[in-house]
Order: sequence, then structure tokens, then C-alpha cells
Amino acid sequence: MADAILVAGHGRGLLLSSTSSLVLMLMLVAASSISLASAKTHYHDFVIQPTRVKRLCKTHNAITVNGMFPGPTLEVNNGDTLVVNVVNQIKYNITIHWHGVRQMRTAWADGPEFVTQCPVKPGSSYTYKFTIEGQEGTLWWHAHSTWLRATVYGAILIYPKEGSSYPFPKPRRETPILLGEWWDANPIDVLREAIRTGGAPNISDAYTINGQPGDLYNCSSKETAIITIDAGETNLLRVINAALNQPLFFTIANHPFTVVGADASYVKPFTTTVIMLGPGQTTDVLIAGNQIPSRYYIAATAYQSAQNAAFDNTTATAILEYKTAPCPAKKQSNPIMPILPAFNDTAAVTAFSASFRSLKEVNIPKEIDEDLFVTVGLGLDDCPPEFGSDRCQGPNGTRFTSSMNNVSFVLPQTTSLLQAYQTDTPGVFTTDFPDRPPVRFDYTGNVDRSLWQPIQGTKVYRLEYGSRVQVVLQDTSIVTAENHPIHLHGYDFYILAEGFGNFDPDVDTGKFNLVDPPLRNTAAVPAGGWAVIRFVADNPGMWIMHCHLDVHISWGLAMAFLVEDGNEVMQTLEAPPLDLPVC
Ligand SMILES: *[C@@H]1O[C@H](CO)[C@@H](O)[C@H](O)[C@H]1NC(C)=O
Ligand SMILES: *[C@@H]1O[C@H](CO)[C@@H](O)[C@H](O)[C@H]1NC(C)=O
Ligand SMILES: *[C@@H]1O[C@H](CO)[C@@H](O)[C@H](O)[C@H]1NC(C)=O
Ligand SMILES: *[C@@H]1O[C@H](CO)[C@@H](O)[C@H](O)[C@H]1NC(C)=O
Ligand SMILES: *[C@@H]1O[C@H](CO)[C@@H](O)[C@H](O)[C@H]1NC(C)=O
Ligand SMILES: *[C@@H]1O[C@H](CO)[C@@H](O)[C@H](O)[C@H]1NC(C)=O
Ligand SMILES: *[C@@H]1O[C@H](CO)[C@@H](O)[C@H](O)[C@H]1NC(C)=O
Ligand SMILES: [Cu+2]
Repeated sequence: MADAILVAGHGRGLLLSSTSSLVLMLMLVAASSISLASAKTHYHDFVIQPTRVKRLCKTHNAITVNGMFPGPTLEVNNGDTLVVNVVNQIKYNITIHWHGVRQMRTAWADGPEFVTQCPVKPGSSYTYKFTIEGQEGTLWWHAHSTWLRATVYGAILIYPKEGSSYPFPKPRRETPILLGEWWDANPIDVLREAIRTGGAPNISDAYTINGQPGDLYNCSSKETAIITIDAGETNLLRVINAALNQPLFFTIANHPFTVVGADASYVKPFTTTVIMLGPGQTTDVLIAGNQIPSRYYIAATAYQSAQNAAFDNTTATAILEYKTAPCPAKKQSNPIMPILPAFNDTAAVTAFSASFRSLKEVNIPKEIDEDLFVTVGLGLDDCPPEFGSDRCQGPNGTRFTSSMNNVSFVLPQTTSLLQAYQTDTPGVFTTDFPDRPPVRFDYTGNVDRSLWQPIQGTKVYRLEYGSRVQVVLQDTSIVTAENHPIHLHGYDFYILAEGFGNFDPDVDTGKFNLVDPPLRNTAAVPAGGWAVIRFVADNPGMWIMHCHLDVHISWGLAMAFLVEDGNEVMQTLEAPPLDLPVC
């Protein structure tokens, strides 16, 4: 497998292995050799450093891991343990999140700053240690601190346990495909400017595929990413949307996809010519090398559901190249360009989304203990009296905000939520996150202006260990309806149903798929619609649920679940690591 990936040009070199934690290593080797004969422990050093990266004709000092952009690919088998020593050599605070990894009993290694840990400060380090259990497919890692994930991200490839195989014929080749978003500026400055002005942040200047914008941008052709395929073979593309703020369409000329997995869970295979991924989502697709050996464009472009909002309407490309493509084709002819959906093709998104089923029938709780209805959406804050007009550059002299159930989430600054909970530190958060919106209104209609300004708060929702939870995620049309990729940390959840308009329990409960719903960690809640998710609270800790458009999380589109310990040892959060950062 590693070979296949290297051939495809994406085995980004060997990772440095840690020599600093030899004792820990020996202990782990001893422990793992007793219980799990074949499970391995992988050691990595992630040195966060500024690196000169040239894109779109200009060189930037981008923040990277080990000087690589995108960062190193982590390859593991289901059941393996990862030990990643993160060393911060930049001037910003940073944390790393292992997106989609369940982190059973190891919430301390989850990564969102001020939620499960204080940031790793400049000059210091923190070792993340966790085991991948029961997940196979593609996940990824990224910075979870301000907007550093613009350049600090990479793939996590989870192969089946040794001795087991994929539930589909083994592909000859596998290729991770990371979709990203590039600013011809320092992304941290873009965020700072938006927070100061209260307006929308500058849109990106390019999308990228494996770090490269491709042929349709200036100064980019030479480095366009090449994905290889051989005539007659199958290539498993592990597509990850790592863009900061943009849901993306992804397609390849003349090569339909067979979708086989998403968010590290297998799905019933289905075919489609285009896929859409919200930021945070992954999709595993097979393509067949059954076309005329030549070169075909791979393309990624915006799915933009918000009305009247500026967006980056450029298109990133890479090239799918047959190894046996005749030389003239390589050198002279232009690759064949796929047809891309219109930026607002919600019908395509809906049809794609409706195709997802779990591979097998699943065991889903039929009864629920916690029944939440959570509105997700934007808002506008009136200009505070002490602010000049330069700080209120949102619509009509306001500031943009965002909320869940009318609470705009504010991160603590002096400790993390989990550390505050563990040490009984008062005054950091309250446990009164509402299980319904405080006011019922026509969520997707013409919402009265008096309802547009949420309150601010650090409110969490407490869950008893083992409770069966249902959440209706309801988009609002406040400011604008929009497709929000809602991501829950520490859990995978089943998506029972999705729809447009206001969720109506009398009608919509009948649409629930309780047989084979897809298991995801990020739900792309339809613009002006809703999604119903279910999970069992079997993982104690503090778990943030947030919109994965970073612009929205910056405005407060988040909340957190506090899941209590159960009675058994295996139902209890582990003790915090000794090197857990303090604020
Ligand atoms: C945002 O865009 C404006 C207009 O192009 C530009 O003047 C400003 O410098 C940009 N801000 C950042 C942080 O790049
Ligand atoms: C690309 O370069 C051309 C010629 O220098 C320029 O006119 C154009 O604005 C550039 N396009 C972008 C997207 O920067
Ligand atoms: C992108 O948007 C700009 C500004 O609205 C417009 O001029 C341009 O034609 C659009 N380009 C594409 C490819 O849609
Ligand atoms: C998509 O946008 C175009 C204008 O750019 C508009 O003509 C069309 O009606 C829109 N389609 C949908 C489905 O909103
Ligand atoms: C801004 O004000 C104008 C004029 O009063 C109004 O038509 C428009 O809806 C307002 N926009 C927002 C976003 O409040
Ligand atoms: C949110 O709360 C604020 C403050 O109580 C109120 O003015 C506003 O109408 C509420 N909005 C909604 C949607 O509940
Ligand atoms: C880094 O985090 C600490 C809390 O651990 C905070 O006090 C400090 O202000 C942060 N520094 C920056 C540059 O954000
Ligand atoms: Cu959002």
C-alpha cells in the first residue's frame, strides 16, 4: 500500500520518528504485545514551523508541519495507536485535532483549543496519544486554533486490521486527495481583520488539490498535481475537504466515481459523476482506468448556497494521467475538462446526499433519552456604542455573528472546558445550553429582525454516560440560509434524514432511516433545511459540536457536550497526560 501511494506521488517522504519518548515507547510495546498481537504503535514528530511556500506567483512564510504542505500522511491499521509529539516552533499558539478519530477515553488528545486543552505555546510541545478503534477509511488531522488549519493539515489513512480486507475488490493503487483553500495573504491576518471590522473575511484566492491550485491559475501550471492511473487498474481516491470555509464539488473528466466510504465508515457502493464535500468531510471513491490512455482534468470548485455572499469562484485542477498515455498526449494536448455543476446546484447536492446508506444494517437506538432541537445559523450584532464605524462593517453597520439555539459560543481564555470540569473550576462554563430554541419562529421563513441578535455564552449540554441522543439540526434563514457542515467531536453519528424547510416531527419522523443510515462525523445540513442525527453518549469528555466553516466557528457557531463518566473503568475518561499544556 505504501508503495502504491509513493508511486502515485503522495507518500510525502518518511516521517521523523521520535527518540525522545523511549521509555514510553517500551511501555507501550510491552502493553500492546500482551493484548493485541498485531496492533502497532506509530511514533511521529510534528514540528510546526514557518516554511517558504510559493503559490500564485508569490512566496509566503506559510505555517507547516515538518516543512511539508500539505503535511505528512499518517498511515495506520484499524486498532493501531498513534503517538505524535507536536513541537511548536512558530510565533502562534497551536493545537492539532485528529478529525473524526473517536478518542475513546482520551478526550485529552482531541485537540480543539480551550475545549480539551490549552494551546501548545510557542517554544513548547505536547504529545498526543490515542488509538484508532473500529474505524476504517479516511480521516485527517488539522490545526484547531484560530485559522492555522489553512496550511496545517494532512491525511490519516486507516487500513483494515491486518488479516482483514476491504469490503470491495482491493484497488491496485490508492491516492489521498486533499482539497484546500489558499489566500495570497497570511490567513491569520485575514481572520484578525474580520474580527476587527465585524465584516465578512476576505475570500480565498485559490482552491488547491494536494496543495496545488493547478493550470487555471497564474504561475501554477508547472506544479499542477499529477495523479497516476494504469490502464485496467482501479484507484481508490481518498478525498478530503480541508478547505477553511467552502463546501466543494469534486469531479474527474470521463471517470465516474463509485463511492465506497465516507468519514471512515463504509457505505453501500453507488456511482456518481460528481461529489460534494463540506469542509471536514471525507469521501472514498473508486475510479476505473478504463478510458483512452491520456490525461484528464480533476477539478474542485465551490458549492455556494448562501445568497448574495461573495465567494471564491475559481477552480482548482489536477491531472489524472495514464501511465501508458502516449508521449504526444502528455506533452501537447490539453487534458479533457470535466463538466462542473453550477455553483448553486443544490439539486445535485441533495441527490448525492440522499444516496448514502451504511454498508450493512446498523444497530441504532430506537428509543431516545435526549431529544434536542438545535437551530444553526448566522446573526447580526448591533454596533456596540464604544465601537467606531470601522469596527462595524457588517451589513448596515452591524457585526456578523453566529449561534446555535441563539447562543453565540465564546471560548474560555484561561483554561480549557475539560480542565475546568475536571478540577471543578467555577466560572468557566455553565451547563444550561438550551435543548430547544428559546423562541419558536418560522426558522426558514422571513425572520423578524428582532430575532437576529443572539446572546453570547459558554454553555454546554450535560449528557449522562450511555444516554441515547437525537439532535435535529435546523438551519435558519437569519441573514441567509446556508449549508452548514456540522461536525461533532468524539463521536460518529447516524444521519436519519434530511430535508428542506422547518423540521416537522409529525411528518418528518416517518422519513427516518432506522435500517441503514450513514455513519458520519460531519453532516452537511441542507441550506434552509434540517438534518436529524443520533448517537449514544458512550465516550466521556468535553466534545465540541460546531460548524466546520471556520468563519462561522469564529463567529460562535458552536456548543459543547459534557459527557459524564460511566460506572465502569472502561467508561471513564483517562487521567490527563502529564504534559497537558496549561494556560
Ligand atoms: C482584504 O482585501 C482587501 C481588498 O482587496 C485588501 O485591501 C486587504 O489588504 C485584504 N486583507 C488581508 C488581511 O489580506
Ligand atoms: C494573471 O495574470 C494576468 C497577466 O499578468 C493578469 O492580467 C491577471 O489578472 C492575473 N490573474 C489572476 C487571477 O491573478
Ligand atoms: C467569478 O466572479 C467574478 C466577480 O463576480 C466574475 O467577474 C467572474 O466572471 C466569475 N468567474 C467565473 C468563472 O464564474
Ligand atoms: C443559480 O444562479 C444563477 C445566476 O448565477 C441563477 O440564474 C439560477 O437561477 C440559480 N439557480 C438556482 C437553483 O438557484
Ligand atoms: C440594510 O438596510 C436596508 C435599507 O434599510 C434594508 O433594505 C436591508 O434589508 C438591510 N440589510 C440587512 C442585512 O439588514
Ligand atoms: C436571542 O436572544 C436575544 C436576547 O434575549 C433576543 O433579543 C433575540 O430575539 C433572540 N433570538 C432568537 C432567535 O431567539
Ligand atoms: C496563547 O495561549 C495563552 C493561553 O494558554 C494565552 O494566554 C495567550 O494570550 C495566547 N497567545 C496568543 C499569541 O494568542
Ligand atoms: Cu456554518
